[in-house]
Amino acid sequence: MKAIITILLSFVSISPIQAENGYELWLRYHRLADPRPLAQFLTAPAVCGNSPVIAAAREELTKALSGLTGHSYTILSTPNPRTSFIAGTPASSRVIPTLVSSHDLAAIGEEGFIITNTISNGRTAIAANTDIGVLYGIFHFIRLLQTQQPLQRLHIVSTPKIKLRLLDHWDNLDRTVERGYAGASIWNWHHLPDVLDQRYTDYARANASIGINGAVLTNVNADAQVLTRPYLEKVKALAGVFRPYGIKVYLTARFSAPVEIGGLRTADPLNDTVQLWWKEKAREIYSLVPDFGGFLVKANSEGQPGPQDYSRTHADGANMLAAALAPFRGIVMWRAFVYSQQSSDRFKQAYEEFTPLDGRFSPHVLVQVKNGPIDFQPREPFSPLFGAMPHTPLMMEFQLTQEYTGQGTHLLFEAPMFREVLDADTYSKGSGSTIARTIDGSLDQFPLSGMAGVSNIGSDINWCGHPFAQANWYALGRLSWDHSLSSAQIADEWLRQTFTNDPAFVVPVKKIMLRSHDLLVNYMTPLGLAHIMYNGHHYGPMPWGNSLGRPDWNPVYYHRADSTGIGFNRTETGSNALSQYAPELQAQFGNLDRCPEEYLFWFHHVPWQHRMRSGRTCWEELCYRYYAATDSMKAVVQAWGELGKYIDTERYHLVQQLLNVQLKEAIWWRNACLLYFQTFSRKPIPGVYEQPDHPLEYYRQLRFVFVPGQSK
Ligand code: GCV
Repeated sequence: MKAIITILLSFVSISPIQAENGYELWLRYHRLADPRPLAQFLTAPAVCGNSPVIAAAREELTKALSGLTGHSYTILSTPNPRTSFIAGTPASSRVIPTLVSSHDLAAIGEEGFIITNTISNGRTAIAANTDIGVLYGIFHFIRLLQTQQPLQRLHIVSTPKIKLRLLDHWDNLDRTVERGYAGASIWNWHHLPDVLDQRYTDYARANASIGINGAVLTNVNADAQVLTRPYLEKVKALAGVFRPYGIKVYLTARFSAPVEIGGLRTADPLNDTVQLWWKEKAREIYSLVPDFGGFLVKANSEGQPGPQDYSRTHADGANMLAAALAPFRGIVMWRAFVYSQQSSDRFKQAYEEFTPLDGRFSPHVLVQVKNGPIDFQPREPFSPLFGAMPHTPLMMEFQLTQEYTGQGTHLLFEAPMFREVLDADTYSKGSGSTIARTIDGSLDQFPLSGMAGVSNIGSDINWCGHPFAQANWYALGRLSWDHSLSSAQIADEWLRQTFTNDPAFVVPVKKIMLRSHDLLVNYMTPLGLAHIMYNGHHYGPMPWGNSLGRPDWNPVYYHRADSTGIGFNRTETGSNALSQYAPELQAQFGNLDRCPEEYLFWFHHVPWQHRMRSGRTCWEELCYRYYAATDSMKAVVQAWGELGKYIDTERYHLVQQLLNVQLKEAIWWRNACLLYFQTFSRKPIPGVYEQPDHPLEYYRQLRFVFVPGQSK
């Protein structure tokens, strides 16, 4: 009997049937298949120093080593003669300078780290100039263990390419999350500051493990209440949890706060009393949170108040706030997401408003620009602001939460989408002036640089709703640390840490992830279509939408389909938005035959009969793209169907169900869009394709009222 129980128990412990809820994220320290080779690298491990950051590092390493090897480890605070692993700074340990080169130490700055065992054979050192560098190094070392990388002859010298690596939460004080698809906000304002949920620590651990060093806690559609004393006490409590992990807190500043909570009559940035109010507010914040990061501001955009309400400029507004924060070394991130009613083309507006202000922002201001000129569409050409403001540090805003890209149910790995933008050449200083080099400050020699991702985190047990959405949080962190990482490397790391090292799982799933962006673009908005989703909640297709007061809130504004063709003419003969790009790009994008087909309808009104590179007509190509994508989606569902034996049942089944929803929705997109565009092309959907199972009218009358994440 005992033998049977033992057999059963051992079966249970190795069986992938065990449920997992995804809470551990990529910090999943389950026993490796064969941890024995690690032992020699981990004898009497020591992490030197005694700060809260080092305590966090020690705790993490204990957890990781014990989990991954199945043995319990105690991490020493000073090395002994048997020690084969030591982490610290020259200040915390005299051994460190003997194990790493001074040249490497000089190169890594304040946050970087070195992992090496090439200098002292037999001893692995993690060295940094600061404790936070040590913590980053330890997380990197843990990643090497989790992903089973060789540990012999290690020599890694790593330093972040970008200074501010942030998550922007669009979380409201009532715990709703604008464009959030993973449950309520993780910030439980009602319980704070007295209740410190373990999630806050785990959030900080996850961020530190990928190099994220700041969190904007509140929605850019801001509530001034967060700047009142009771809320600042809550912010202080969160900052206290995050500090040992190197994460600063930032808040969104509502421009009208001096009026709304300060009792002033005006929020005019050039008014002395207003300036004084912000200075005092800054002093109050820093008295509670001495390392407060600064403000993120959405002003004069989508109804938010701003300096233009007083006939002042964005620079006037940003500089006023920067002056209040500067004595404490805080910064202002001023968003360039603006589109007033005036311009002939929404595409052009941010550029029109911001380029005249180039060089007029204080050195403590970064202008935060969304990756594309419109609004986080499945694929956009890069925003022409990048490369057009050489005297102003621009930071990148990506959107992790999938507002326009399948919301809570579609598997989309965003790294390829981010890479596409980072690798794009603006030609601002000749060929090779990539966006990566623009935002890391190296092209124009800016000391400040930043990359932010609009968070996809909520209080769902697995943090992000869709198990694969975690990969986008991961990708943002890894790319903001090192924007030269390939999407494949990021996917590989994430899969191994999050699921398994088994290549039978990693290889096919990596393929699915790497293709997911192209696939989603092609079943939603192929060939440069954009913004053809439902009004308001943005869930599902509504290319016929034409009921809103502002033309540029309506899908028909973007696709411009008519009996002659489809697409928005942004060449010289149209809105000429193309003129905002460098001449090299104008020549390429402006020429119907040279324009990358991915961007075709962004720049051209293309005749239905136009011959595409495939030899198909424009209409046939549109049909082909939609059908090829839904076919590929079927193949994804099938491929996932084979993988059940490699991972736990709970996550496996959740993904399987979500993939089926994604397939259903991909077909919905395809049918609704093709039937609608057919009313203009007046051509049949080629007979080789399975025909839509409902008429257009069916799709037009679908209504969804309670979609999550709607703005208020
Ligand atoms: C936070 C889009 C979204 C809004 C969002 C806005 C922004 O318009 O739909 O929900 O508001 O972008 O980025 O400010």
